[in-house]
Amino acid sequence: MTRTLPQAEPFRIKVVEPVTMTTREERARKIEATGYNLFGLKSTDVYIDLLTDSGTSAMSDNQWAGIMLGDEAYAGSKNYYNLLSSVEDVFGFPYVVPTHQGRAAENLLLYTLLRAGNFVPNNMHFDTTKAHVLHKGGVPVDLVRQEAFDPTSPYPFKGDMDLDRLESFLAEHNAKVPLVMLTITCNSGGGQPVSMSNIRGVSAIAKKFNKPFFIDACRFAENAYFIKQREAGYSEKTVADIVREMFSYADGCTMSAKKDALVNIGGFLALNDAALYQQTSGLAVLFEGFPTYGGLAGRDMEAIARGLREVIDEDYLAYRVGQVKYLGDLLLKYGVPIIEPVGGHAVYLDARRFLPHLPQDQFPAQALGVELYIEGGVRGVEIGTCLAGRNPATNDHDYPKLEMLRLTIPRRVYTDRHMDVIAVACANVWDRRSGIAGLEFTYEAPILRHFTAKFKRIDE
Ligand code: P70
Repeated sequence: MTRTLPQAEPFRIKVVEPVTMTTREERARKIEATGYNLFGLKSTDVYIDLLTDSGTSAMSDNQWAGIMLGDEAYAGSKNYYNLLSSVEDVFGFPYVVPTHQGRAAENLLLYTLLRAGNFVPNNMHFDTTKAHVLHKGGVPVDLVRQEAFDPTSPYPFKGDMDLDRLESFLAEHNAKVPLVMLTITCNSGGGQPVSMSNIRGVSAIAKKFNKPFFIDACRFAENAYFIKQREAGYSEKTVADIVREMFSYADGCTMSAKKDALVNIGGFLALNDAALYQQTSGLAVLFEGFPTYGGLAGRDMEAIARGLREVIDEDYLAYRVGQVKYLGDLLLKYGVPIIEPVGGHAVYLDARRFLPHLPQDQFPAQALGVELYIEGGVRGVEIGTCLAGRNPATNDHDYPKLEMLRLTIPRRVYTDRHMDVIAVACANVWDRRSGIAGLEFTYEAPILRHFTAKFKRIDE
């Protein structure tokens, strides 16, 4: 009998960063001292840090070698031209404005196109895009398919835009819509992918109403890999070809290179249109820096240029998406409720089903995050009521339909043994779930309250 070999990491490790082990008592004390806010912890007090996949990737030897080739010229650095050719090869866009990170690209685009009172349709806005739309007096409109809100629906592309709703929204508000956006994968909905047919459909509707169509491309490679795995007609195509097709339907993209460009800082706006490039690169001088560096050092642009080519490697993507699924499958085995199917960059615990005795105004996902930290030194992030903030009209919490604790897996950083630890820690919390108390605010900032909020336990 010939056994099938298991698939291991497609890399070996040549630099390591020691992590700190703490005791349960120490962790209970430390989290209490932050006011039960995971953002208040020092990273050295965390054993496995799943706060974000943004800026937390391990770079390759090839990227580190590129760092040494950084040409720190103020204007026209060679690394800018390398970035330009990577973006053109990978995405197909000829114009690139580098920015210090993703939200800066959103700022340049929305500052240029959006006027007060305008609407921006998107499948689901993530918090920075939503904040930039609101900041410019616009209204973010989420038009994702309904399946996105059903945690156990097995629909394979829960990030898809509801095309009927998009079409009727544009018909009704045509004059007030300056662009259409699509976030791939859909972070607020569980890291769920968008299908190629949906990208094509959104593009066709945007064209019909003569609107530019922009993709928030942070996790484009993970999205392309899901298309290859799940969408009819794509299993034989290369991820590189799938990516080119995805972006051929768009007028440009905003990119946080801190995710699928496998770097620790950086972003860009990529475009087809020369006039829009002139406007946005002109603004970049004000907000970011000269348009051939945009707030980045030459070495940062070089690492992005190399990361974009690396991330579409299919052995890497099989490992990456496979590791997240490995954790999801372990959690399902322990009976822990999660958003299914598992997304590309994170496993999202479903706090409503985990802690059904806690009403949403007692921040169940936040309470769960606190317990998981105490249990195993694992730091997740609340994607729930605290993050959602208040509704300006009612001043009540803007209750989200999904109440989640996101366990975000950094790229190429943790091993499957770390996934085992995370799963056992979650299972232990699951076993003692009925004894977990809710939280209430002792301090709440007026904007972006999740970063600085302080809580106390309701039983205290
Ligand atoms: C995350 C981070 C950033 C992001 C994104 C999408 C779909 C744009 C951006 C902005 C943010 C975060 C959240 C909680 C804790 C820490 C960090 N997402 N579009 O982890 O990009 O950060 O480069 O300005 O997901 O999901 P940038």
